[in-house]
Amino acid sequence: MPTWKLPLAALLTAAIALTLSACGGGDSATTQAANSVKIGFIVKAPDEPWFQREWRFADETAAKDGFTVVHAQGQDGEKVAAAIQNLAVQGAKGFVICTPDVKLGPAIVAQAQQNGMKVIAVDDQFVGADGKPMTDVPYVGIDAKKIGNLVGQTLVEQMKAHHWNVADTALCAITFEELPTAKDRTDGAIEAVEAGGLPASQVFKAPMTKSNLEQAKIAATNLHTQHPDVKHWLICGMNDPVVIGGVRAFEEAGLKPEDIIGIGINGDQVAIDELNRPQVTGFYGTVLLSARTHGSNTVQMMYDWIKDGKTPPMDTRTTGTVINRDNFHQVLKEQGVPEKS
Ligand code: FCA
Repeated sequence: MPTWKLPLAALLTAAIALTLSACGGGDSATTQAANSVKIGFIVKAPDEPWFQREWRFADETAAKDGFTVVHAQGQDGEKVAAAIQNLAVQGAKGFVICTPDVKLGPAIVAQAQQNGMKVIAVDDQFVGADGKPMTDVPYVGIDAKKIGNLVGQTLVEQMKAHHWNVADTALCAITFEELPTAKDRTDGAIEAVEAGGLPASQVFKAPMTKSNLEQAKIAATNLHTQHPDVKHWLICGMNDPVVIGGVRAFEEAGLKPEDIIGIGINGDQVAIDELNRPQVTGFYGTVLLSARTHGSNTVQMMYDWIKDGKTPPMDTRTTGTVINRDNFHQVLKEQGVPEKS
């Protein structure tokens, strides 16, 4: 786990970041609104399309309601500490955060309190020193087990639609069990796939040490090497980059797209690009989550909290819809999600 830096070092980093952003460079983009309430939005993976989409919806709400959202990068504990300090120096009264490590929760809350700032956790819920979710910090996240179940049910439906012989089929669950929302998602998918008729002995976990497309690809390649006789693979994982990494691994190992069914979670840009490819791939579809609720409602809650003292609900869970090549244009349109970010 990353070390938590001393406030002095954090202040120095914050001062540098502030100078950079004043020069128009650096890592913080700001929706401008003079003299308005300022709210930070710190994300663990700024390059992931999901977080860019959250930021965009946050900006839209800020522009509509006349407050300011400051984007900040928080890939590890040091960056998070620096980002919070930077926000405090800029006069932000609160921030929304998807933390890079849920165990940083107590330290993040302490630093926020020292600076008189409010905190809302998004996507990844803080975990306290006792190992339990910090239910006293407002949280907006997905109903991870249910979303995982939906992935599993859809995998089974597709396995049947492909008329695969169950005996020749296995599930590759690309796991990242350190993160509770990720574990709940893959547990949910496994539960539904087994309930749908795939024996537990044909369910294999491919653990990742870090969650991204490259790590997922490595994990799935290793798993394939251990089970060269399986003819058809179902793939699940915590999000779209992970499942696409898995699909690429099996394709590169020589399987044909019609012998792979991968179903992601998020409905983010990598998934949309995959569904837009002229050639069908092993990526069947994904569960489209509500980035609008995660990006827009969180900053709105924070704004109402700062401005009117309205405490946000402590636990908000969102659902998702399966999208695939047949329906994604339509569903994205209905939900007001642009096809290109
Ligand atoms: C986690 C994942 C993201 C997204 C979000 C809702 O933070 O890393 O990709 O699925 O939950």
